[in-house]
Amino acid sequence: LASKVLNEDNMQIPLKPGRKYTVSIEGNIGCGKTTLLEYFKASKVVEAIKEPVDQWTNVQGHNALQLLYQDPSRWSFSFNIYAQLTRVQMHTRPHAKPVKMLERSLFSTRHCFVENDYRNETINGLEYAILNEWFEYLTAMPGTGVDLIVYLRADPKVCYERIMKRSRKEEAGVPYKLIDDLHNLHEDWLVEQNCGKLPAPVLVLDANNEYAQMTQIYEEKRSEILCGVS
Ligand code: DGT
Repeated sequence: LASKVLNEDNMQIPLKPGRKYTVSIEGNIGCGKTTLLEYFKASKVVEAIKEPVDQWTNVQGHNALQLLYQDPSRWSFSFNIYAQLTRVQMHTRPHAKPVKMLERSLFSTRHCFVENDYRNETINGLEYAILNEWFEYLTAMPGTGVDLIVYLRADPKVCYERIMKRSRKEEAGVPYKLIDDLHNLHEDWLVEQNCGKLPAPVLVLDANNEYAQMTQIYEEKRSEILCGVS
């Protein structure tokens, strides 16, 4: 019998010796995804692939992230379609180590950001349809699946405080409403499971804590986060 890892939702990931795993780290802006990736980067079994914010702030000389926040109705479609491209690049990068850890995925672009933009009318019906057709096409391709989703679940107020504290210049004008809306969309997608079948089991971690406590949680959950690879 293959050994199993049970996560908090009591879902199971089959363990096979030598198998390679892809783990997607999800959660609101400011929930601590980068910190988790930095923490596990030190492990020799983990390849951590951070979200390419640098790439988004310099698309052949254009700061797409800044434009997105300056004028969302004009730039959300461009930003999301570019984010989708950079996410496919992350998903399809060949495994260099047994566990490939991704900061977000094609799935969060679709279920959180694109959904939010459509509900707020910063993308229109045609743009939404185009992004969704791309999403369906790309996620049906080999190499874009994930084996586990780690959801860093934090109170939107905590996320907002962290965003203000780190003061990334592009995010200076991020309204609290965006963080609250994105929180609800993550909850809808990963906890309520209202967006259809999830691509993988979800491990929910309480991300409201400060760094020292978070690293303790990472250690306690290490085996589950790494799909049993050690
Ligand atoms: P962390 O480490 O948990 O604090 O996470 P961040 O804030 O470094 O990373 P993330 O993914 O929450 O967001 C980086 C910025 O890019 C943030 O202003 C939101 C934006 N963003 C990320 N992914 C997407 C996307 O797929 N679509 C749109 N419209 N914006 C996105």
